[in-house]
Amino acid sequence: LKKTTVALLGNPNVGKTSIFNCLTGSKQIVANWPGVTVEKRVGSLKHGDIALDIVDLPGTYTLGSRSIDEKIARDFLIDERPNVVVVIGDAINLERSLYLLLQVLELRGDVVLVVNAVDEARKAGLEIDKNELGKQLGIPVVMTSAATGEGIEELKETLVKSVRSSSHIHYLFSEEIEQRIEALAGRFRLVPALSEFDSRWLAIKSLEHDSEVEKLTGFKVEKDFSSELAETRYRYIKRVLSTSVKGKEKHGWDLS
Ligand code: GDP
Ligand code: K
Ligand code: MG
Repeated sequence: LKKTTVALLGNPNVGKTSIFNCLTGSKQIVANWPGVTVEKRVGSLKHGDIALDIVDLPGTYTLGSRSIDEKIARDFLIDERPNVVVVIGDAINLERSLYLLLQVLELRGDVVLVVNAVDEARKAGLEIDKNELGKQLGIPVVMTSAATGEGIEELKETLVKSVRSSSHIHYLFSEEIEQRIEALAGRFRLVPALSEFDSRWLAIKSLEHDSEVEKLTGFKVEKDFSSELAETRYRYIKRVLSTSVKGKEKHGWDLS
């Protein structure tokens, strides 16, 4: 019987381990990831008739393969295929958190966004419209404070609901990029050795000259589209934030 696994992902210092502790209490094991001295925390959450394994992944800003922490997080998502991925964002630094979120949405569905540290956001005068965020991103959003416990029950309910009903929303790039992605993905779909990977994701990573994916596919795209892809992500994030967060002017968020 395969366990139902929930992975916690997020930038460093956003409160992943704090949320992990809120969810699992004392039911947790701390070890190292294989071959490296990066801490691995696994715990369990029982809620109603459902038992979930919760994994606290190392902090990361992207799903690239450059640093050990990025690689651990990315390999876990690809190799272990957790049932749900929770992207934990910092309410004060949502822009950076959403950048990671979009990269997860490029890879898979069944993603929940947690906007943590809402206590700090409130103090800073930020007003985050949870419903608007959820509507624009097309995924469940839960606002939490690991410091006060606010939103933790709602997060548990949301996780249980998410493992019961799977959703596969893909976030889309510009038409030109989408055409390139579709052409590459079609090509990768024909390769039996790549069948266990998401062809769309392989295509996106190829456009970014991701060296691991290039090794895997044995194929290199002529031009590196990394900056175009990053620009498209940021443009999308700015649009989302411009309607869902008020009070950002004071925090130097550039919404031009
Ligand atoms: P991680 O690096 O993502 O695992 O972050 P941690 O869980 O270690 O938290 C980083 C710091 O932020 C710690 O000092 C926490 O006590 C603090 N912190 C985490 N969540 C919250 C929150 O919701 N509100 C406030 N005010 N502080 C928080
Ligand atoms: K913090
Ligand atoms: Mg941590």
